[in-house]
Parts: sequence; C-alpha cells; structure tokens
Amino acid sequence: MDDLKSKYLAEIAGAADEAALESIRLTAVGKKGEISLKMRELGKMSPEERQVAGPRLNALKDEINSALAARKASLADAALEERLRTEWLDVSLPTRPVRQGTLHPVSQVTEEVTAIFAEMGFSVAEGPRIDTDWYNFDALNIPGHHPARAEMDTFYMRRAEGDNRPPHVLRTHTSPVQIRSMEKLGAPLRIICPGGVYRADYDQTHTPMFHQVEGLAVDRDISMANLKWVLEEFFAAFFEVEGVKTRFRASHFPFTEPSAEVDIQCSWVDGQLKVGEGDGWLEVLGSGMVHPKVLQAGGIDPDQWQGFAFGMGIDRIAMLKYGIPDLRAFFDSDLRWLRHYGFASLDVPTLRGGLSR
Ligand code: 2U9
Repeated sequence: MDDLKSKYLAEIAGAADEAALESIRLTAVGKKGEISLKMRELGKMSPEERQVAGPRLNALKDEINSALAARKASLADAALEERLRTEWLDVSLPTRPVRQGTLHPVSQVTEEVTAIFAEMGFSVAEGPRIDTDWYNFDALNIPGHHPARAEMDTFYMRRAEGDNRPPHVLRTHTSPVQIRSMEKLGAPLRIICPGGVYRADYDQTHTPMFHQVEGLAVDRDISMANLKWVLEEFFAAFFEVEGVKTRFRASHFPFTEPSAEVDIQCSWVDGQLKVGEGDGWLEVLGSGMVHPKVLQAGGIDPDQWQGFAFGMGIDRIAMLKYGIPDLRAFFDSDLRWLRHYGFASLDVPTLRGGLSR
C-alpha cells in the first residue's frame, strides 16, 4: 500500500494538465481503478486482516482524492496566472484610427474667424434665418421701392390666404441679426454675425444658400481708421502671414455711409494665391460707417454713437485660403470631397495653438 501511495502521489504531482489528472483518477480510484479493485478483495480476507486493510485502503483513497483536488486547483491557478500575464489591454492607448467624420470647411473657417475676432473683443450673435422684411430691408435703409430689394433676388415666404401682414423672407444677409442685437444690447457693441443667407441665384460662383460673416462695432469715437486696423489684423491672422496691406475703394451700400470695398494685397505664383505679398489686389469684403438711419432703426442715437460695419462671404474666403476651386461642391455632400477638404473634428482653431494645423 505504501508503494501504491507513493506511485500515485508522484504521478499526481507530475500531471501536466486536467486531462492527465483525470486519467490518473480513473486508473487509481475510478470504478475499475487499482484501489477500487483492492477494496473488492477485502471480501476474501479474514475478519482480522480486513480490520487492518479496510481503514488503510479507505485512508489511501481519501489521500489520493485530496491530492487530485489540490493538484487540480493549482493547475487552474497556474492557467489563470498565464491568462492574466498574456491577455492584457492598455486602456490608455489611443483608439484605433477609425474613419471619422470631418469638419466642413465652412464650419472650420467660421471657427477661425470667430477665434480671431474674439481676441479683439467681438462676441458672436445669431438670429433667425426667416425674418420679416422690416429687419431684412427697411431697418437697413432699404425701403420698399429700393432697387437693392430686386437686386438681392429675395426668397419670399408664401402668406396664408387673407394674411395682409408684411411678408417674411429668407434673410438675404446676416444684417438683421445686427439690428436685433442693437435693439437688445444697445451701445457700445462689438459683434460678429456668421451664418447662412439666401438669394435666388445659381451659377458657377453663386449658390442659393451661402454663408456670410458680418461685423459691427458701435462706440462713441469710432472711425474708418479703427475699421482698417481691425480688418488688417483679421486678414494677417486669417491667412497666417505677418501683415496684409489693404486697399479701400469708394463704393455704395444703403446701410453704410461712407462705404468702401476692400481689397487685400496678394500675388499669384504658379496659379497659387499668396496673400500679404506681391502687387496684386483681391476683393474680399464690403464695409463702411453705419448709416445714421440704421443706428436709429436699432434704437441707438446717431448723435451720441457711431459705428463701422463690414461683410464678407465665408465660403469665398474658405476657397481662397484652402485652394478649393468650385463653390457648388461645398453643398454636394460628396463624402470624398468632405474627406479631402474636411478638417479634424477635434482640432479647435485658436490663435496661440494655430488656426489650421
Ligand atoms: C448693420 C449695419 C451695416 C454690413 C455690410 C457689406 C458692406 C458687404 C457683402 C460682402 C460679400 C455681402 O457676402 S457678400 O455678398 N457685404 O459688402 N456688408 S457693409 O453692413 C451692415 C450690416 C448691419 C446694422
């Protein structure tokens, strides 16, 4: 019996896995195992012999069973240790590069423009895209008969039968937002108004919906000199160059007096636009001193306050900065175009961190 015990305990200690253990169990203590057969032999023994052999066989069986259980547990522990060692995950690693959506150039440029003007103390104002013709036209010194109304190719909203109130329009510029802001906030005031606007026009350089950003600064002593400085700061920051010369050409808008169209200094090298160098000029913006009637419409006393205003097309400056050739592609929702011209959605433009990395 001592031989049996040392044989099986050695085999159990050396078993490599659960399958080996199970086969040892069957050979030793299984129904037809060696120890079970020995127990059957007890019946042939004399009572005296049986009294000695019986308890020893039972003890041997118990000992082998507990050795089997202990070995099984230690094999399971070792298997778990091995899994813990090999199956690990570094949760601090960046995620796999999944194909993500991109920021549309219009959104990117709007963020860039906002960051630059924010630095100069302008906040962002927004308003409705459907507005009354008073906010869109009359308040801006464009009365009913004014040719500018026809020129703007306005989309008018249909009125219900018998409704004689003045019609609503799809705003043709973001200027109504400035009127609303003057009414709400009063003077002094520094705001920019970015957003979509609508004109019934469609060709290579016009889409019926496009984006503008307009700016308005109202204070006690504001002049064209302030306007010029603000715009030159803006263009240098936006085009990410040291400085940009501007050229103001006299013009006419109903809502500003005097009015100027503004060109920026540029050159064309191998078909590529370079802003802030060379002796070419590129028209980018309209501007002027806010017309007294327009200040009045916004509830601001023109004898106490004056202001400058400007307006430019976001889509157009996006095309210029990022070399995008066709305006109409902006609104096609073509995924290949969006992947090519889009921006990483988490790179927020800031003046210090870089506008467009
Ligand atoms: C208020 C007072 C004055 C905004 C202005 C322009 C000149 C202008 C065009 C540029 C290209 C529109 O997108 S575009 O076609 N804009 O030339 N906009 S001054 O003047 C305002 C606005 C609001 C209360």
